[in-house]
Amino acid sequence: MRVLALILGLVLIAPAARAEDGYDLWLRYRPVEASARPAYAARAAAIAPPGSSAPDTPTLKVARAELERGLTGLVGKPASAAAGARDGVIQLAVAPAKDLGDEGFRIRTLAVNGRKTTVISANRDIGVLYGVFRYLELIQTRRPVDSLDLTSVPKVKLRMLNHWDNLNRTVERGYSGQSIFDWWRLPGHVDARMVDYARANASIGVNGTVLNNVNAKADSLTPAYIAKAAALADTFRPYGIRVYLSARFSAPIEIGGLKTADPTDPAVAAFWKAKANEIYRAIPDFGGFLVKANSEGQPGPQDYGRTHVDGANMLADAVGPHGGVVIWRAFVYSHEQPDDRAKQGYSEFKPFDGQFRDNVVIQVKNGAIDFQPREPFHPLFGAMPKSNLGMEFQITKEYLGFSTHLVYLGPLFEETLRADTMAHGKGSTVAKVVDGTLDDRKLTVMAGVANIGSDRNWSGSQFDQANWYAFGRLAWDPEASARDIAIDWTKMTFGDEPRLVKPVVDMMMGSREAAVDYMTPLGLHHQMGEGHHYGPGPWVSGGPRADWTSVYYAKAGPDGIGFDRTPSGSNATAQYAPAVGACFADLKCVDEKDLLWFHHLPWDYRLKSGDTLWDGMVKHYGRGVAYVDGMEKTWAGLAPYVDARRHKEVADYLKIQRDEAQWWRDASVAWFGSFSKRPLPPGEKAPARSLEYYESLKFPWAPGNGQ
Ligand code: GCV
Repeated sequence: MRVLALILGLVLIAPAARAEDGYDLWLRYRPVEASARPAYAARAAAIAPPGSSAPDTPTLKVARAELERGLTGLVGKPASAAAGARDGVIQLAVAPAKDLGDEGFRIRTLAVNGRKTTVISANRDIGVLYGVFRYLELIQTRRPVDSLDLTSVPKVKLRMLNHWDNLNRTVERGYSGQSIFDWWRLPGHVDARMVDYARANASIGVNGTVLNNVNAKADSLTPAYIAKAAALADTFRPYGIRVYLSARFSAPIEIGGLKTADPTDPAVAAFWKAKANEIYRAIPDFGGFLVKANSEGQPGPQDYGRTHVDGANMLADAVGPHGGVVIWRAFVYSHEQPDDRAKQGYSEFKPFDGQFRDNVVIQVKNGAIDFQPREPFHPLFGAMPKSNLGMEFQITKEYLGFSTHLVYLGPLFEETLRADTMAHGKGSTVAKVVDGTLDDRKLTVMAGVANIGSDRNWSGSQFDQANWYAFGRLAWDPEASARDIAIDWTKMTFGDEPRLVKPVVDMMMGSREAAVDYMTPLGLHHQMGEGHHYGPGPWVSGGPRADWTSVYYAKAGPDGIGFDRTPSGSNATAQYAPAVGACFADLKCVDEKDLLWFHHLPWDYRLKSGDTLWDGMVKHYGRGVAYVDGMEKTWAGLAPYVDARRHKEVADYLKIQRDEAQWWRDASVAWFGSFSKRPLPPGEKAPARSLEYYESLKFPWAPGNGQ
């Protein structure tokens, strides 16, 4: 009796939804609510067996398995069509279609042999897999699937993750546990999680992954590690994902027994050719090399008086015969170069436009400094029409509060992609550079520095999954809307309850602006803690190089604050198309969100609001904190609609974020107030602690900082 009472009690107090830990990502496939279920079930009653139009390739096998898995979860196990289902058959088909390219798909409701059938078709099996994921997404987001006629083709050719994962499983700027790549046990053991990684990526169209950190070790290119990469490639292949490796430019010396890595030396070129041949023997569809050269201490062609063109083209010739590409990063700056760091990438690369091989892509970070909460778009976009230019976003939140701050990056990605370079007049958006349509480039790339790790929830937090998801969706279509993506993600991740979806999406959409406000408002940048970039550090100065300090970027003093990049300052504005640069340089035209990025202004400068710059800054900090406060409250009210475990995790993190936003605000106000010497605007509270206290805080064990 007592046992029965206990069981009953447990049942009664059990949360409405069962506990989840986030492992399933947006592929949860939980049952459709009873009211909507019969209609979906009727459309998805059976799956046609493999046939001549869809032979059983490994990719079609996983497509069918995913369809079955998804439908089983959402509406119940589908029958085999052969078992005599009437309407509601789903058929996969590989059939020629001029408009679908290699990876596009079509989903149509057709009459096939008199039966109402949903046909998911593509030129190649991978398109069918993408179509299956899309079809399941339609049900997960409760869109009608009754009468479908939908075509989707990716606009960007290489949609890839860049893992900054080290061979010892630490992750540079990783905040979600260890690397998911277990190099030590590979190739003998391939963790089952690798399949889920591939499924998740395929579901959002990611078709490439760079397995190792751009701060690379030559060991990745040794036979033992090539075999390990090959085991991963074999696992990812059915999901349309190619593997790439970061290549250390000095590998010919470190593992090739040569005395030099000079790209013009025939022995060096021969080393790379032989290395490429060796890799392609093990991985026939190897994607190619990603290279960080002559940047932050990494070796490169300039070590031998050679150029980026010499280095990139030499590697391109090694992988070219196999169909491989070289992705050469434009993130370069040198401490020997006194010029504004924001100008250095453009200065080094623009003169080489048109000189890179066709299979070289120059990968450019979204902004000219380094993945800040807000940066104007990088001036190289639109400036190299005769070269392949790819986008590099950072999905992991190195400068945005790590994984404990809820910051949805969709609006950041969208803002950059929609920015108008004016390279060929109005409408020359960054998205059009990235998708190649602006200058008719075919080899296009969008890369995201991954936020994936060994944590059960993959990304360190439930909401950081949305940033991985949004990256994939925007790589498929750089003109997609961040809000629409957030809606889909929320429905798939937390369910279709309207009382949950709207507040969560609203919360997400404002979260990035809030982070800008409480960290670096009005165009301030790089004010984070030294090295690890955790928390506020506007006082960071000294050290080996000025452009690793905060004071270099804020230039705060008794006279005012901000980095003058106008013609009277570093003249970085001249690197943009004339109309864009002139606007940035003009106080009447520049958007206030970029104000202190481009201008050094007195503390009493009047903002559009009528506030002085000082008052406005303080209010922005406060606004950011208030937004996080609001998120905490909103989320608390959503408890009835979210399973307890995920709800608690998010609530805990929001509390951390709330405290850290306040810390950011207080420390920044204390520091900049020591220059402005102005009172706080009415109603604004003095920082809780002294400036000395904030400056004294040290975080030697902050994550993401080690090799
Ligand atoms: C991989 C920033 C980061 C580094 C990173 C570098 C890069 O400087 O702090 O950790 O190194 O960017 O993108 O190469």
